[in-house]
Amino acid sequence: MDRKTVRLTVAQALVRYLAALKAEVTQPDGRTEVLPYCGGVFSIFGHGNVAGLGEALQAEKAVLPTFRAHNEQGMANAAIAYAKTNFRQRIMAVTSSIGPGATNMVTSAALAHVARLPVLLLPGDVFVSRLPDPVLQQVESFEQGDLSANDCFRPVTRYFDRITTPEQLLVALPRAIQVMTDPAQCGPVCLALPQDVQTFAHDWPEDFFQPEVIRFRRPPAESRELAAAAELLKSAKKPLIVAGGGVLYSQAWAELAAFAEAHGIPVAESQAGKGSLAWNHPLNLGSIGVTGSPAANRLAEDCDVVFAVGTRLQDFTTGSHALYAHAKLLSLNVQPFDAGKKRGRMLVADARDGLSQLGAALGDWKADAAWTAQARDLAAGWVARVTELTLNTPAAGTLPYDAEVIGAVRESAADIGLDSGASDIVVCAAGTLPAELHKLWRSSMPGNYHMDYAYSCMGYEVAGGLGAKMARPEREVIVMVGDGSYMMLNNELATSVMLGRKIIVVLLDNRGYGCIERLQLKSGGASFNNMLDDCIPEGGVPSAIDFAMNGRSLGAEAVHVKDVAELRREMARARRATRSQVLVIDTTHHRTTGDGGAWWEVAVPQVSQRPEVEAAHARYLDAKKKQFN
Ligand SMILES: Cc1ncc(C[n+]2csc(CCOP(=O)(O)OP(=O)(O)O)c2C)c(N)n1
Ligand SMILES: [Mg+2]
Repeated sequence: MDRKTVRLTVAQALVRYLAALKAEVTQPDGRTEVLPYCGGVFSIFGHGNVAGLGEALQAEKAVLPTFRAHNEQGMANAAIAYAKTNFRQRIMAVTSSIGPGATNMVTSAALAHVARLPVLLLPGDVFVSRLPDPVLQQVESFEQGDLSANDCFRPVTRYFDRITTPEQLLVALPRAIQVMTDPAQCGPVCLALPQDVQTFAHDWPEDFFQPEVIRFRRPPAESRELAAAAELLKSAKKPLIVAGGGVLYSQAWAELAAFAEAHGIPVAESQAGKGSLAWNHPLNLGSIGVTGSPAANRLAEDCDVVFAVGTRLQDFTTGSHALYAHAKLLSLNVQPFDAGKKRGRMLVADARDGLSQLGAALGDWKADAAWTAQARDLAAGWVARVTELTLNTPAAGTLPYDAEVIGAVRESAADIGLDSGASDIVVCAAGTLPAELHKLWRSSMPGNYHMDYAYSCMGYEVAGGLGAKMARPEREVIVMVGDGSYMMLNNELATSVMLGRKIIVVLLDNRGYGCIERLQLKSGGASFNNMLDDCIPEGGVPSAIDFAMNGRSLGAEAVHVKDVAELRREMARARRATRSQVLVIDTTHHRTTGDGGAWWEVAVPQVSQRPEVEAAHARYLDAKKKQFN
């Protein structure tokens, strides 16, 4: 029997397939609905994609929207944030020309790779015919004829292919989708598209364009691993749960709460896992690790078994493996690579179903009542302390620090009668703020703490805010960003204005790379090359960036406020506005929240002419004694 075919170019077939893909998406309230899997395509055209992919996208724009941004890294970051906000159930594709457009996306690919987030990268590539070689922007290898700039994507994607002949798309494209929708493998994929191949016509089987609805897999635990996991937990008297991003991506928050309550186990949250439990849940100890709360870190030091759920156990989460390395470790993770870390006991399963299975296996076993009671006390104490820290008014004449800014941002919701900002999504990535927000931000709903602290990529914030807003237009998206990160990449602010996707950017200007300056001093170094005023050479001019003017020049409404009280008023106004906002406030880098925290391994020179470095090195060796091998 003849299969029906349709004659299309490679680019047209790719776009038609993407437009046809649907996924069964579970919303945070538990409803499921079938929605387009690909929310759209971010695109900056060049000769490498305008004629091929550009033509195909234009034809399908009613079904698969195309969005123009200003920088390939920015638009890829927005696409990644879109997927994160959708708990990895929906993606965006990103296409660039060959060469610089493509390599601009390599940083974003690495971000998505580290953070286990899906994004479909479609860079143009050099001619397979090789006839025009070297085409404009072609990287020429003297030895390897098949090497192009796109090979940079190989180490930072979970799947890479170069489409050199039309039929290949029939295999490579479904495979790319499979990788992105698999909970264990999930990450960025790259299909490099040589510009001539994009334009080649082929007779495609029509059924290729009727793909099955994507349903996300939830692998259950094996009975042997389950029994061993239950045995280990039952041996505990003082267990502690460390909740990671996997709890959120598996939408396991109700099961986590039920598990913690049933067995009396307190919960601490990693950066990616913050929001797994509501901030005021009586067993939520708050953030753990280097940016951890005193409640969580105190119990981390005392616990006998750590039950890690859906976490990569990165150095900030483990206090560089010195905070709770004494405890036995049980790791529930859908990815065996993570479940097997630190010689812990593995429980390979989906977080939601694994928690239910393990809960059933534990029966009515409970942690020591005194341990649970202590956890509740510490959690309540920390909630009160957060109020105190964030509602503090800085003394007259002194600059505020991040905690006070966080308080003003939060309280401004209540000022205009909103639910204390319960649905606000905060977006952040690097600098001082990740530590302050991890400790002090109040997450009422899963997903309203949107932090890239996996790649901690400066410049993610504004673009990430745009992506989050595209995923959740009904929520208030508040980007909190330092002056350094803002300067690194802010141009998608203009895209947010153009697309009518309002974001509020709260910019904390402490005139430089404050967190790195403090790290430098802590490592015994001298102030050097971090704060702007320390970086003016002979004959140079002090930096005087007008951030509000910068925001306005990109089309946003912007104001430079004089203090936290004015910030709170301006935030209330900004919440009512429809256009993107930039609120700039001067802050100090000298103050941070001293409560909590843990050691973080940063290597200190073994020899130096500076006595401060030698002293820091001695402290470093001392701290390393607590680190387990
Ligand atoms: C792309 C990138 N480059 C460099 C770094 C290293 N880094 C981390 S935070 C930081 C300074 C951030 O400055 P700012 O945004 O002003 O925040 P602050 O620490 O001053 O609050 C630097 C340079 C990074 N995380 N990402
Ligand atoms: Mg700064």
